[in-house]
Amino acid sequence: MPENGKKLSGAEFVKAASRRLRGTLAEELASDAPSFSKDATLVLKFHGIYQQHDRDLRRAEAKKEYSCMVRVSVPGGVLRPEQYLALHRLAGQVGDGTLRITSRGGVQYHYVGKRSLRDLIRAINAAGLNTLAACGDVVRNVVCTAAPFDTPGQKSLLEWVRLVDRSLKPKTRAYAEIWLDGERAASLVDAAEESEPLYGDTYLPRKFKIGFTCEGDNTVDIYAHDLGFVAHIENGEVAGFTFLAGGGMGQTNGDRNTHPRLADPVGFIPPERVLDVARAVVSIHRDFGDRANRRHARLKYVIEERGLAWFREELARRIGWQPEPPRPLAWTRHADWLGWHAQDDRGERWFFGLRVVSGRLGGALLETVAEIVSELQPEVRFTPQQNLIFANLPPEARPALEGILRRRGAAFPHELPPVLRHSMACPALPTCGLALTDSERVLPDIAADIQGQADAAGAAGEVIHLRMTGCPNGCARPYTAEIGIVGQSPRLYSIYLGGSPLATRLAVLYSHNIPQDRIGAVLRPLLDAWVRERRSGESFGDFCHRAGVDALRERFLEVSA
Ligand code: SRM
Ligand code: SF4
Repeated sequence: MPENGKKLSGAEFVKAASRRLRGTLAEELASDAPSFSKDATLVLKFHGIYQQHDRDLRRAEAKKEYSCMVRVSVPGGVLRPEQYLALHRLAGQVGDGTLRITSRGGVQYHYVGKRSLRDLIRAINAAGLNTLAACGDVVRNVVCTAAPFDTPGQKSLLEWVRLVDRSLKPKTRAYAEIWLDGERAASLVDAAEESEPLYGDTYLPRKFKIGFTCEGDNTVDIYAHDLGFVAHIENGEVAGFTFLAGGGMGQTNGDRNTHPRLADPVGFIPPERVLDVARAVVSIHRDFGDRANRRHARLKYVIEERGLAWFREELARRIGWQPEPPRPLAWTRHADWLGWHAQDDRGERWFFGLRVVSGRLGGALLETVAEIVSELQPEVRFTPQQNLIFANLPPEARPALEGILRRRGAAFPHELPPVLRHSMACPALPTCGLALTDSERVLPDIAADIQGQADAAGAAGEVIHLRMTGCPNGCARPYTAEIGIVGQSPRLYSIYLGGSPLATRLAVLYSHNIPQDRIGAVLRPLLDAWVRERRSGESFGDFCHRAGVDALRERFLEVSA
């Protein structure tokens, strides 16, 4: 099967031979081998499981200690209290005892032993959740703004999220056969549906990400998605969606064909057309995505190389009608939804956003959240900033929630230094097999370093958005942040600057190979210049953009590096 004369990537053959994602998983699960074979690990991803090894241990003892990361899909990030508590209990039974909220509002277990996988996945399914398509070359967990406002428009967004999420899941029964009970699975899925009408035998060339939000609220980073839907609310209801396509963050060192890209606004559609459009856009990725070079296999490259006009035409041909031109998008909020917010005008229901640094819920914080959820039974929402919201609380619950936080010593969002409050980091070492250096583990130090420099520059209390990753793949979306720190090799980082606080602009590379302990010092002259030269209310990212990252580099890099 040549791809434009190029050799297909090995993954294409494994998918094709997997018999709709079965591969050798059942046999390998039954065997005593400590790990899965190479082909099985690829198939496993479609089931939401990554085989990993502890990279600290490997360095220290020159051997690989295998375990798995299990990712749970949480469409829109929303959980009922009993679902959250089920996930919490499982964290005490498998893995390293933590729950890791992801940058797409999902949740991960790390260090799960091969023998625990089946029980874990059964228990996750018993809680009404699943791991199918949380990873792999398919549509991933669908993201939504986490703000749980009670307007009909905002509430109905979740219905679209769930519809799209459910409709675009693979139809294979393999998941249920392997992890649950084959007979029950057969009764759940019509056999005829196993034909995978959307995905076919080889699924997509690569992952595909969909996000939803309301106009004004870009907390989901809509421009970073393969496909984004922005709801226009009129008279409290969703009047329609502007949809965008072709965003993505990933880039690979040494491959000039890869780079982060913001999605382009494509058209405006009535709400009932969302699923048609989503299916058609995914099918364009399926048919035109690069199946030879996986690093170049995202929809963003198809759109960039064939052009937006071509994409619009191809889409119209597939759906059989022409969407209206996109509506202008105005972004106003960069609230992180932390602290207390009224859900309605009457103040009858409230939500509280809790800061979870790098999304890692462990130790005392994990227990604090469990106590709040058990006592007050809130809806729980994971946010795309890796935080957690307790929603649907009556006003009487406010003192009780605050009491639990105080008694257990958990930080209120307003008590946190702003850089730490507005930061994100990917897991990186020791679990991520692609990490070039640390991210989550060093984030608190780096945030404190930058905060110290900002304070000394006279910018104490100012919001600065910092995002950090352990390699250029961009899992914490560093390229849309005001400061993006991207790992390149052990303890050496690239610094990107000039993204907007509204995440509507790409940051630009400022400098390469900055040692971890020099990051704050390198930023200091820029922070000084910002405080000295900023326009009224201008954010650090907007200042860097206006001044020009290249010009700032000429002025300051020699001095600070
Ligand atoms: Fe990611 C691969 C973690 C969101 C771009 N990502 C990985 C893997 C699975 C490493 C691997 O392939 O072996 C990481 C597992 C690390 C670990 O130990 O847990 C990993 N990605 C994550 C999470 C957990 C980061 C986080 O801080 O929360 C996020 C899980 C989200 C979820 O629930 O599904 C996560 N990854 C993202 C995002 C952000 C987003 O989607 O909003 C991106 C950038 C957007 C995009 O897709 O372009 C992202 N991850 C990547 C890439 C680069 C893809 C590319 O186009 O080149 C890789 C590399 C790959 O797939 O081979 C990757
Ligand atoms: Fe791993 Fe790189 Fe993603 Fe971080 S950005 S989790 S290091 S793949």
